[in-house]
Amino acid sequence: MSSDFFAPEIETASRERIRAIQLEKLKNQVAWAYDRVPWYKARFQERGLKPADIQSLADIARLPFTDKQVLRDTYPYGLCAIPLDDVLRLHSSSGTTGKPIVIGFNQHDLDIWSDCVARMVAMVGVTRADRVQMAFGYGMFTGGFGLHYGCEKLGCMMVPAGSGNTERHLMMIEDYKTTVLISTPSYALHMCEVGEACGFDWQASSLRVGLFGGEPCTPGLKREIESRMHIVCTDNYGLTELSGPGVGGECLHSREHNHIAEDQFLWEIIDPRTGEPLPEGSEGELVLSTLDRQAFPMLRYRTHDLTAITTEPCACGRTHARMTKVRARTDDMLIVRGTNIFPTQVEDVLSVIQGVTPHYRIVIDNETGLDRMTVMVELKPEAISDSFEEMDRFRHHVVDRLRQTLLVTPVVKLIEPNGIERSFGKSKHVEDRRSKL
Ligand code: DLL
Repeated sequence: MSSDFFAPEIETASRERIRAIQLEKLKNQVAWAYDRVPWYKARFQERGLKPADIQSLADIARLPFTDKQVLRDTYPYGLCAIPLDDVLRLHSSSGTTGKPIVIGFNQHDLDIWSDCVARMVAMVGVTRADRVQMAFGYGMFTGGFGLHYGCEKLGCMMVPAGSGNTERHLMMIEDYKTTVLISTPSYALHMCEVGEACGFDWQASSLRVGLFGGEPCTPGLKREIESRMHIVCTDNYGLTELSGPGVGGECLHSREHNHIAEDQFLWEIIDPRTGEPLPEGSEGELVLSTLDRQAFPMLRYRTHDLTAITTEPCACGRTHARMTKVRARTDDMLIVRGTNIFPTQVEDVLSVIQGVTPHYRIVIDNETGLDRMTVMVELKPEAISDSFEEMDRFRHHVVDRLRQTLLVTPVVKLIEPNGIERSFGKSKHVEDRRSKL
């Protein structure tokens, strides 16, 4: 058995065995939530349901959905299923408006979380011999602590540098000979640039793997970082409501997918408009349920993330289902003059245009009464010319490429190198200035 399996008996269990584990755990998780969380009990009762009605995995469709709104309505402890004295840690995620959403963990939940992360990190060949440099912040965001404890469980040496201070990060790579970088892909790109500007030799550096997550990483961005940092970039997926990182991650055989930790999370794909289940392989909204969480059991959580799932065997030998990379959220969608647009489409177009960096901003306004979409595109130094005509031709070329994909004609503004503000966390690509009235 290859050494990159953290929990081989679980990771390679037969599909029948996985389903049996899921059903047994689901029954317990449903009863746990019903017995301990008044919000769940009330929702079950409205439907005339008792935990004993859940007799198959398909029965989950009888349960109500949860979403960010439920967590906001019950903020902060309304969904907590254990005495607060037993909660060891809180994490939160910014809501789109108002209060954040909060999740608590007891020791059992923290142990499971670390196991899931350790398993995921091992999937891309990280071992106890690795030295892992953390560039996520250690705060309410789940990325820092979640990946920290998972890597520590695997036996890695952790360098808890935290977010920001890029020059210090570069120094640490050099001095501590770190081999793995944990960050968002956008911060990794920023590190590339800062390093290149101060003569850091990426090719000679000890770094070999990037563990990126928290935001979409397009294949173009992945290729760019891989070629500039001379590392293997891997992507992992998760969300605060389901603990954070550790829900899924890629293996080295299936770079376009993330394996889901199916013994801990039950997935469904639904039609985001109707809420109806979709068959395996269809793209739709991912809905996840925890299977063994004690503090904040989460049933049928609507992630708003769009993906498609396959249970086809993977060349790595793992039997757990794989989800395609999340490129868009149902609530990321911009409607510009009646056309649906995802920011990742802009990213895809820019990634194949020579002379532009992957940094961009989309601004949408309707000052003139009509929606207007402006895309600020950052130039590489070599694309700058003294000739106005040449720059204007280039700008028209970018407009044409965007129009072909987006089906609307954006205004394109060319921005000088480094002119687009960098982010230390998740990059903010869109500013919607339209009046909501
Ligand atoms: O971003 C948890 C995380 C931290 C995952 C670090 C991986 C690494 P939230 O802040 O609650 O949690 O944001 C969750 O971010 O619903 C997705 O829309 C998006 N997201 C997270 N990871 C990925 C990814 C963390 N690998 C939301 N690819 C999710 C695409 C991602 N989108």
